Amino acid sequence: MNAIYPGSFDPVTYGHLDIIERAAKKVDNLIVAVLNNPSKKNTFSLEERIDLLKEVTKGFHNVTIDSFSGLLTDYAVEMNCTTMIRGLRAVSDFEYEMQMALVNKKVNDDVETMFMVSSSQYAYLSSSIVKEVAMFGGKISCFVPEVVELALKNKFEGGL
Ligand code: COD
Repeated sequence: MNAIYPGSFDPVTYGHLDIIERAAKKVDNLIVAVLNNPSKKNTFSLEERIDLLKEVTKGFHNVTIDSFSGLLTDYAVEMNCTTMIRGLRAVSDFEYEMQMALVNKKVNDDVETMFMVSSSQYAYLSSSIVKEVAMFGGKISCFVPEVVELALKNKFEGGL
């Protein structure tokens, strides 16, 4: 079975990486698909998000990094892969994830979303919280791999 792990990955954190590592053990091929949405204000450009993901997943032989724009369900058809992986951290994720999974299924009945529960040590972690800590010069090495830490430091150099 092949699967798609879609997201913003702005930037990739140890929480994402944990899902990638665990999902990759359960599927033949995992496509990590980064949303290209120019109307959304991301901290990192699409290219930067892809480069960081490629760097931190280079040890995984069955993981590829790709991007998509428009509807996820259209991308699923294009890739001939209708299994989606999503991560669940806390109850607060559930409503949004449930809505997304149901909308995607309504648009394309073949699309199935499989949820993976966050590892407890990453259950609090999100790209936004890491960016906030980085922005104020806090320590982020326990949240993101070194290459992402450096990218964040460069991005927020000089503070606010
Ligand atoms: N532990 C476990 N899981 C985690 C962690 C963590 N610490 N951090 C993040 N995750 C999970 C998230 O719960 C999510 O499942 C996934 O990793 C990606 O997270 P993000 O925040 O990088 O990405 P999102 O949630 O912003 O991605 C949303 C999409 C881009 C997938 C979505 O907006 C989309 O498909 N857009 C395309 C348009 C579309 O088709 N819309 C209709 C469907 S709503």
